[in-house]
Amino acid sequence: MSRLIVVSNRVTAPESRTRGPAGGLAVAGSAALREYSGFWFGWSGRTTETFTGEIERRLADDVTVMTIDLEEADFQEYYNGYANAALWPLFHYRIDLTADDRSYGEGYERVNRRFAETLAPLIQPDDLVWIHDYHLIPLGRELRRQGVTNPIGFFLHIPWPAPQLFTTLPRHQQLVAAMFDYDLVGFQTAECVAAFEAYVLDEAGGRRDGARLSAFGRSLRADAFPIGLDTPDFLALGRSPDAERACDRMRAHGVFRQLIVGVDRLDYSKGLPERLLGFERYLQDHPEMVRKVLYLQIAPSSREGVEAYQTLRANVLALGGRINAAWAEMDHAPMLCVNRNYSRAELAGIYRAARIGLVTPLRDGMNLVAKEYVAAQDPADPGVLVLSRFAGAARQMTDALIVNPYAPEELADALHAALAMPLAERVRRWEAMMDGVVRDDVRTWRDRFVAALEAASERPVSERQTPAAPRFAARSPRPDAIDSAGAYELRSGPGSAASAPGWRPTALG
Ligand code: GDG
Repeated sequence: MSRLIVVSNRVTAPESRTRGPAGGLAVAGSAALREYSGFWFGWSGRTTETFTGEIERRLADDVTVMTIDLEEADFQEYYNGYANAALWPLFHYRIDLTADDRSYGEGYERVNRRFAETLAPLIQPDDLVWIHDYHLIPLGRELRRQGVTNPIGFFLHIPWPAPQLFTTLPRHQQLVAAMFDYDLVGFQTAECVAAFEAYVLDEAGGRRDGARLSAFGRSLRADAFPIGLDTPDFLALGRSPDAERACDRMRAHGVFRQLIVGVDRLDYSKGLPERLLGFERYLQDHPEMVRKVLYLQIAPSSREGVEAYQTLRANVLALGGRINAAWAEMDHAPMLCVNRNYSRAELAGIYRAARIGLVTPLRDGMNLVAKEYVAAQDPADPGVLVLSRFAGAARQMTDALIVNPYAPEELADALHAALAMPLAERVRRWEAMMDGVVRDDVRTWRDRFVAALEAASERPVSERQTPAAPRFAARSPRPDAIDSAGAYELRSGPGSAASAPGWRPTALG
């Protein structure tokens, strides 16, 4: 069996799964590698004054983890900059928050090159390479430049935006051109695949050949691979003493009250201010319920180095304060907003105690909290999931109460309907969703992706190594020449790619 090499920005070792930093990829990464030989490569989370390229290797819970440190400028330009101040907001439809700066793009290119230079010598001929998420989009191209001809797949955990938004990114075409060095590109939903395909066909002058998309003189396979939970692991966590204790504690605190819970990294994509406005609206519409509900919002801080996150934190805390100021009494507050991290076992217990799981992102690749909430429920008395239509999870979890998070009245009505829902209906909806959570778990996701990567790369090696002349539609703005290592070289002149609108022949940055 081939080794699997998983590459992501951050590597969270399995031993810290229970109380690790909050984040979906951290949860999925180690689950993807258990049962496979291979290793997980990425950033250690530490910075140094200058880049050393030294690899720290350790074995954690049978997963070999290899990490490198980044230099401080890399962290600012690549991580806080291009990845989290440009790509993250844009891919979550927040062009108003998208900040691009030449140094960010340069840092992004530099770190991807450094990852490739350090990783390439570790790759053996039979290995499959699986790269994760928006931090590392050009890594496949950089590995090809290092001479790596192995199958390389890429999975995007966040949404792929509609072309109308994506084209607002300076040098957007260069980013997509780099993706054509992958054999397989995976997205969370069919909607994201369609948005990517629309871009390739309409903006890059590419075409569909059966199951493959061709552009930039190359072809790849693009498909949807909805991520799931490590369901057995999460169910076991839910039976742990820590989970039991957290559940009892919540129930005791909410005695005679119905609990509503939200668990989200403090991120503007998660729709926290909009959710609080929905809860406020619910209290206004149903003042008789003020003493009968308790809304607990767990919101650990995230990416505090990025300004938009500091602003969001202040907004959320102010709104929470406003709601309690209006509705609390000396012995009662309708909501609690907790800006800290809990262990995953505690989260499982908290989910179980809650009658409603409130998951209302404005835009989300998948959203694992929705699945965790369902997995944690008591089958005899399950709670109700209220889920945003803009979470990838809404495509699968159609038995949730699906809402538009921008409409406070819809949130308020859904809360009302969920609290009034009879047991039989709660059980029916929960069973349907739980079937999906069990069936489409993280192993199904991993195995489907790996099988598709193996299949996608079953083509003549020559196609990867010495690309044929690009097969483009005439109006295609495209690179004029592609060198044998996969680097795009541009020649300007009338009618050439470099003179096409929207195409800037500069390095990313
Ligand atoms: C990205 C995509 C996609 C939250 N608070 C705590 C905590 N968490 C855990 C949750 C969950 C994870 O973090 C969050 O996962 P999500 O999927 O909800 O969101 P992102 O972090 O934005 O993840 C997303 C995901 O990648 C996977 O592909 O679904 O769309 O944006 O597991 O439980 N964990 C702990 N303490 C907390 O306080 N330990």
